[in-house]
Amino acid sequence: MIEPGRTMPYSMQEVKFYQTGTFTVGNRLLDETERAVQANMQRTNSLNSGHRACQGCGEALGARYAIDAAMRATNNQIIAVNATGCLEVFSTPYPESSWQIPWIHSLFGNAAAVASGVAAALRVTGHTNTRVVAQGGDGGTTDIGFGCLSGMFERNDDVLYICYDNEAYMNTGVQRSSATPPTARTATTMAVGKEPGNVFGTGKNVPLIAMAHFIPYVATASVANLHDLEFKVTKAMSMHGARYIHIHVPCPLGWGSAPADTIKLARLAVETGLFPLFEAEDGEITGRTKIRRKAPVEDYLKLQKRFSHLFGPKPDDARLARIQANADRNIAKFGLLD
Ligand SMILES: Cc1ncc(C[n+]2csc(CCOP(=O)(O)OP(=O)(O)O)c2C)c(N)n1
Ligand code: SF4
Repeated sequence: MIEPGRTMPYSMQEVKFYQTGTFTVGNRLLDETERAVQANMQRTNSLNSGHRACQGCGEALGARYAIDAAMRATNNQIIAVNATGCLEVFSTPYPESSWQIPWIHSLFGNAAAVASGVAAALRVTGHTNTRVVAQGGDGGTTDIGFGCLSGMFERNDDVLYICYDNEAYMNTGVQRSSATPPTARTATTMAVGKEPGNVFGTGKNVPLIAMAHFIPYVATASVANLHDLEFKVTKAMSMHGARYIHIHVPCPLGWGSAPADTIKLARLAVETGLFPLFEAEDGEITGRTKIRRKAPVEDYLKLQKRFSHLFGPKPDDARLARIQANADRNIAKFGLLD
């Protein structure tokens, strides 16, 4: 019997095609050869269930997709080195671990150096089919691990380094990093005063700095576009030498956002121009993902408590205009709109 207001009996479930028409994963409408790694039942589940990441954690999602793609690209021949940070802490409360791959916890600041050492050991012992991936948060990458990372780039060591950028030191309670955007409030930026939050004119763009080392491959990626993320990891693993992928991963706890908004926020970061998606080879930009529908930065900022001081009865129009100008500058610089 069909209940009033329903189109089907309870025993049947209405078919819902989530994300149809996009390039996101899970799209079973695509030809099998075009499907994402995660859409394949043979995926390795490299970062398995049971870990302790917060609900809606973009970093957990990004790592799972990235490492499964790297595994598939290398016939499951991967050793991963992980800097201290949320990804390491939530996945590996000793003696347990959610990782289903050979995985080493380095120090907070030396993941790139440890990965270089692992790659050298594999080379001298003749294990040339085993590949190395290093990974860390933006603090471990853009701040404390930056010297080791630059050395790895400069020597062109055979390592793919993945930075999961949640725009602060989340594991230790949301301290500012050099990837924290202007005006965002953290535990170590001004809490009160005329202009609370992070200041303008600081920070660094590590993908561009990586390009300045003329390494074989640099890319930015986002959990908003998981198929693109997998494509870039797969491409990186088809190359040798130093490679760098910088993945934007919303953090509900540190950003003060709803766990259900993680993908929406990641997409808005891309669609506003605040997080441009591009690829570069040997120091030259070779590809960019165009913005489909440009969104104003307010749409992105309003969903996050770390920016709430910009709104309210007296919006901070001057600083909002500066953030919009930053987004527009990215759009022009990377050619993100037709
Ligand atoms: C030398 C050193 N300093 C400080 C710490 C404490 N610490 C551990 S994780 C962490 C923050 C990690 O931040 P990030 O790299 O951005 O990764 P996230 O947790 O945000 O993913 C800090 C400060 C440490 N382990 N070692
Ligand atoms: S604090 Fe942020 S990065 Fe860390 S587990 Fe929670 S959501 Fe993920």
